[in-house]
Amino acid sequence: MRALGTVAWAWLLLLQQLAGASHVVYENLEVEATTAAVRPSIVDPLLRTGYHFQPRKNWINDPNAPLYYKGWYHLFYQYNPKGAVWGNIVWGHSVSRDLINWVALQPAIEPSIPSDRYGCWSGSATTLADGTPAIMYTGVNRPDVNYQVQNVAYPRNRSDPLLREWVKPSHNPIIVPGGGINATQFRDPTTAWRAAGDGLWRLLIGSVTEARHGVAYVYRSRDFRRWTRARRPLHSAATGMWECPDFYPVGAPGRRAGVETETSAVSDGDGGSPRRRQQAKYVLKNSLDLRRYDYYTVGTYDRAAERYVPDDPAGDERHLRYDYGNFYASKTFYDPVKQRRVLWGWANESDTAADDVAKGWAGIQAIPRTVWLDPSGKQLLQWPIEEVEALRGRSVALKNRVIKPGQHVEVTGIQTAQADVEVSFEVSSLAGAEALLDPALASDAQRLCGARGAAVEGGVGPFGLWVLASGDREERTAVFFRVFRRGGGGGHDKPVVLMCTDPTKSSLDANLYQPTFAGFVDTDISNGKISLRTLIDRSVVESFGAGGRTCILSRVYPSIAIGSKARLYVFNNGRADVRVSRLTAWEMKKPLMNGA
Ligand SMILES: *[C@@H]1O[C@H](CO)[C@@H](O)[C@H](O)[C@H]1NC(C)=O
Ligand SMILES: *[C@@H]1O[C@H](CO)[C@@H](O)[C@H](O)[C@H]1NC(C)=O
Ligand SMILES: *[C@H]1O[C@@H](CO)[C@H](O)[C@@H](O)[C@@H]1NC(C)=O
Repeated sequence: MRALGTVAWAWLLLLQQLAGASHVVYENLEVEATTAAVRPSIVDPLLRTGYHFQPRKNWINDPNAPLYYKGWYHLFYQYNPKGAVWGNIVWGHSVSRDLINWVALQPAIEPSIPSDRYGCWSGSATTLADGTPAIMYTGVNRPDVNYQVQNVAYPRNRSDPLLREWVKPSHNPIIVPGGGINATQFRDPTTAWRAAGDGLWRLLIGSVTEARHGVAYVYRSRDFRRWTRARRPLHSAATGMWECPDFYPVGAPGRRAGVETETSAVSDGDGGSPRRRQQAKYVLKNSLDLRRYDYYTVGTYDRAAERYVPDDPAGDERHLRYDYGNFYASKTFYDPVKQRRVLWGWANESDTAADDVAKGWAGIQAIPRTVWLDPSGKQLLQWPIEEVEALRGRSVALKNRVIKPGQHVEVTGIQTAQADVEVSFEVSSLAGAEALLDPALASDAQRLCGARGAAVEGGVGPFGLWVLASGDREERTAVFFRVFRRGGGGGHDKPVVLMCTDPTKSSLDANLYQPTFAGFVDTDISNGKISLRTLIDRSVVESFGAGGRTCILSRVYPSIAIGSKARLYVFNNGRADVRVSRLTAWEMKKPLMNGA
C-alpha cells in the first residue's frame, strides 16, 4: 500500500468510479434477489469481511487465471452478476498494484460463442513467449447436459495493462472430450508449460475415469491451437473427480523463492540447466469434488515419460491438504516481481443459501499465501503475503505471560473484530501429554478434534486463542493446539501435535454449518515451542500453525461478538502451564475492495 505512487492511486480511484458505474447497470438486469428473502439474514452486515477479497456483492467461487502484467496483478473469479447463489457464471475481473487493494472491472469473459454459451467455467493463464497472457477456460456448450469443452481467449489490446477486453478466436473450442472421456467431467485447464526441448506446450485437464479414479490428462500443442492428448495421464488416483488441478515446480527445501513455470522453449533459461530442472520438486494439487477439499502431494516430474511421481507412495491416500478448513478450487501463480509462488483459494460461506440471498453476498478468497517447500521436503509451508502487513494499524503486545491450567487472559486495548494476531507459545513440560491409543483417532485429526474439542480439558493443551468472543465468553471460536503421545512406543516417539479450530460455540444461532476443523502439525515440539498466527476478519478466522505448516480457515457468524463487541483471549485448558513468550495483535485497516 505504501509502495503505491500518487499516479497509481489516482488510477485506482478513477477505476473505482468506473467500476461502480458498471455495477449500476447490472442492478437493472438483476432478478430481484432481495425480494425472495422472507426474513432478514441472521448474518449481521458488520460480519461482511473487511480485508479479504470480495466483490461488492453477489456470489463468487473459484479464483481463475491469477497473473501479473505490466505493473498490475489480475484476479479473475467465477462470479454470478445476478445474485448471491451459484448461477449465470461469468469471469469477474479485478486488478491491484499490491494484491491487497482491489478495483473491479467489467467481467472479462461472458458467454458469447457456441462453445461457452451455457457456462464460462474455471481456467488458467499462460504467459506466451512474446509476453502475452492467454486464458484457457472451460465452456459448456449444451443446454441439457454439462458438456464441457476448452476455449482460449486473448487480450484485445496488449498495450492495456488492465487487460480489460478479451477476444475469443473463431477456432474455439480448441479441446473437446473424446477417446472415452466423460464429457460432463472434463474441466479446469491449468497454466501451460514447456518442459522439454521439443518446443511443445503442455497443460492438464481434470477428469474422472470410469473406475472413479481422479485423473489429470496431459494435452500437448505446438501452436496453442491444435492440442493432442498424451497417451497416458500425468497422474491418477482412486479419489473420484479431480477439479482444478494445479502443477508447479518448487525451490529447494526451505528456499522461500518460487520457481517459474517453464514457458521458454529453450530449457536453459534462468531456471538453470536441464539437469537442475530435472531435480526440482513439483507439487500436484487437485480439488476433490467428492470431499470438497484441496489435496496435494510433493514429487518429481519425469519429463521423458510425461508422468508425475509422488515422493510418498502413499501420498495420494495420506491426503496432505493446503488448508484443513474451508478452502477449495485453489490456484497458484508465479509472481515475477517478488519471485514467489502465490496461492489463491476460495472459501465459501457456512450460513444457509437463504441467508446468502438475504445478505446479498456469498464467497470470499482467502488472503493470498506465499507457498514454498518445507525444509523436510515433505510438505509445503504457507504464509500470508507480506503486503497484508501494510494493513496493520494500532497494536498491543503481551510478553512472558504464564497461563495457568484453566486460566484465560484477555488481550485488550484494540478492537479485534478485524485483526492480525501472532503468538509464540512455550509449554512448560510435555510429560503430561495424553496418550493417543485409539488408532481411528490417531489417524484422523478431524475426528480427534471433534472428540476432544476446546472445552475438553487435556494434559498438554488445549491452549490457544478464543477469537470473536463475547464478553461473557458464551460465544467464541477457539483456535488451539493439543499435544499427544503415541501409546505403546516406549515413550520415544515424537509427540503428536493437533491443531484445531472449534467454532461450535461461535454463534448463538444453531442453524449454521459449524464443524470443527483440524490437522496434525508435523513439527518438533520437543523444546515446547510452537507459534500461531490468526487473521481475524469479522466472519473469517484464518490460522497458520507452526510457521505455516498447518493452516485452517473457518467461517463463523457471531450473534454477539460483532464489531466493537468482539474480544480476544488466550486460554489454556490443559494441566500444564503455557507461557506466551510473545503475543502481538494489530488492528487491520480496510483496503480498497472492489468499490464496497
Ligand atoms: C490500447 O491500450 C492503450 C493503453 O491503455 C491505449 O492507450 C490505446 O488507446 C488502446 N488501443 C485501443 C485500440 O483501444
Ligand atoms: C459421466 O459422469 C456423470 C456424472 O458423474 C455420470 O452421471 C455419468 O454416468 C457418467 N457417464 C459415463 C458414460 O460414465
Ligand atoms: C461449503 O459449504 C458447506 C456448507 O454448506 C458445504 O458442506 C461444503 O461442501 C462447501 N464447500 C465447497 C467447497 O463447496
